[in-house]
Amino acid sequence: EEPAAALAVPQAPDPRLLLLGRVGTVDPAGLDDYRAHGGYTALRRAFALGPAGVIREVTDSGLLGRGGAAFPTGRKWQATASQPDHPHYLVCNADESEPGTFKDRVLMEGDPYALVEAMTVAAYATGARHGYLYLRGEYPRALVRMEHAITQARARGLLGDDILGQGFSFDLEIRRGAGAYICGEETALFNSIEGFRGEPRSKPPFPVEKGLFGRPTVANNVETLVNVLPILTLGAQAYAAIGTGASTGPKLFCVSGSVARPGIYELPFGATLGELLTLAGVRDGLRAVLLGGAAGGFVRPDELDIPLTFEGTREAGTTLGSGVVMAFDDTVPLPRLLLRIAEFFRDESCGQCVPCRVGTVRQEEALHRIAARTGADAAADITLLREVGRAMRDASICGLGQTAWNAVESAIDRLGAYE
Ligand code: L3W
Ligand code: SF4
Repeated sequence: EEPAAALAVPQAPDPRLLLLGRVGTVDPAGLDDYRAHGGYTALRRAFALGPAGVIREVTDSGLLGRGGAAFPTGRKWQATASQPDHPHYLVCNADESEPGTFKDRVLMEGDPYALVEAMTVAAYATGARHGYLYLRGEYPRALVRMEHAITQARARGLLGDDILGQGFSFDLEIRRGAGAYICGEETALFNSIEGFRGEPRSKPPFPVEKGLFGRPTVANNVETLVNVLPILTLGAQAYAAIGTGASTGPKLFCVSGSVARPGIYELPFGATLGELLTLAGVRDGLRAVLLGGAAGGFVRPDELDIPLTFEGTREAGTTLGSGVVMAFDDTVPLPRLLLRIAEFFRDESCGQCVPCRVGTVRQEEALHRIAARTGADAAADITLLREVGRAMRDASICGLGQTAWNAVESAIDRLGAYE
């Protein structure tokens, strides 16, 4: 694909959209166009604030990680910046593999320079001179556009030595994933970059202390990093006024399934699930909504007043995850859907630890028996599922095994899937 292919810009960005404003309105191959649309004002502000000032702004903004775990970004940056041993590394996790998640793809394809700029800001703040963009292997267009943006930025003195004449040097390279979901787990991702098998490491130590190549490392999701641009251009206070007190700023939601208008929606935190689904055109006969992807949980159609915030979904006994909202109407056979989710986890388990390696197989087997109803006792299999699920949640090394039972459990408890 030609990076510049027919991507001219028909309309002006919508100022209400802090993350998606330029997507579809800026030429993703044009650095000058990016600058004409406000690009590189955040980096200039960062240089004016200095590294500590940038971290203060990010901390005061209340920004929480958008990859699913909602860890405070300012704390992560501060912890890395304060490590005495160097080099420090920056890793952008663009391995977007959670089923139903496609927000980072849209950002990288539609506004690639924003990610280059945001990574430069993050590196400046945390003392990294080298960054890696770990990109999902199945995103060829994002690869072309990010490669082009990096090359252009380098050619124009926005990457490399002495960026904007400020004496700061930073460069970044792309590493591609090869289709393994587990390589989105940050420490498996480090192993993958280092040339080892994509298996998670035990935490602690956390990456801020010992990450890539055993060095202090900041690992952030694409959307998290892109949020840093409006934080710097608007200021932390104005940014923190968006959303709710505990979940500040805008959020991208990936809506798919039984809706008329699937796609990415940018809304301030605090909108309800029902409001989002109304925008997306929810169809009649809604049976269930999966929040947070395969690692998340189902909610019922009578729970659409759940606020889309980290705290609101937690209080409702579910999770926002990375912003997946999959709607299912009553034409979707739930047992088949649950089997598909279980199959996914069994397939993607890296096999390193027993609870997950064995548990994901046992879970799938039990769901098969229940779905087939070949004389097997569903109640006994549900009891078994609960035991296996508890073991996976309590004893797995990483998030994959710890969350592999979430969706099935919620389908049993909230949807009455097998009643
Ligand atoms: C310093 C501490 N750093 C934690 C850091 C840690 C990591 C981040 C979150 O993701 C989520 C799950 C699913 N000092 C620290 C610290 N950190 N304590 O904070 O850490 P953690 O361990 O809570 O979560 P995690 O393993 O990074 C688990 C979601 O990820 N998930 C899948 C997501 C998929 C996508 C996608 O496709 N785009 O995001 C699967 O489980 O929601 O909540 O950086 O180092 N004391
Ligand atoms: Fe691997 Fe699963 Fe253990 Fe994670 S929980 S380390 S994916 S076996």
